[in-house]
Amino acid sequence: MPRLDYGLLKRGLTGPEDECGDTGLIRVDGEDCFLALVDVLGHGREAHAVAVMASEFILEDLHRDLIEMMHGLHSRLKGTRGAVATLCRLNIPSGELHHVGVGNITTRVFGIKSYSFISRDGIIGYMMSSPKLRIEKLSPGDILILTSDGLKEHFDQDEFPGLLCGSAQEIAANMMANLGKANDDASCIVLRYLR
Ligand SMILES: [Mn+2]
Repeated sequence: MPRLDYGLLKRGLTGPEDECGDTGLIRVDGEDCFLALVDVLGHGREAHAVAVMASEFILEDLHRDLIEMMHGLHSRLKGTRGAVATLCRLNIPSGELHHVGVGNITTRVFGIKSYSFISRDGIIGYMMSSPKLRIEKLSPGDILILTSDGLKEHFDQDEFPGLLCGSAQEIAANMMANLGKANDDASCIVLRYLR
């Protein structure tokens, strides 16, 4: 069975944890690894409260179909300031990765084949296009990275040698340090899929 190494980092623009509107989840259950990254619009305590609401909803049942989960999240967040989110489920033995995203969370795979996932437009809780499932297959050695828009989306790997080296937690720390913006909450999930 392939092994996983994963890490999650987030930081609120203003510092304290209870003022961060970004939140992330990684849970391994049997053969599956579930990952979610949520960025509530704006920042501060009010955004954090919505982020907590979102993660509580997601944790109610991690085994739901991802599209159903996204629709449920949309309903749950109605009347709030809204959020963007990406939900992923990795089947660890096969490497099959399911992705459903709404809004501008960036999801990329770095490996022999590098690619990114397209999310649907919208704001969860307000107005969103119908979520769409994309299925890919991770290969051993691949690095899956989810980032909120508190990190620069475009970067030249040559400019940051070593950015993707080390443990998942070290990579997440490198990403935050080198690509983090000064004007928003920031969060990053890194998962290394290892033989
Ligand atoms: Mn943001």
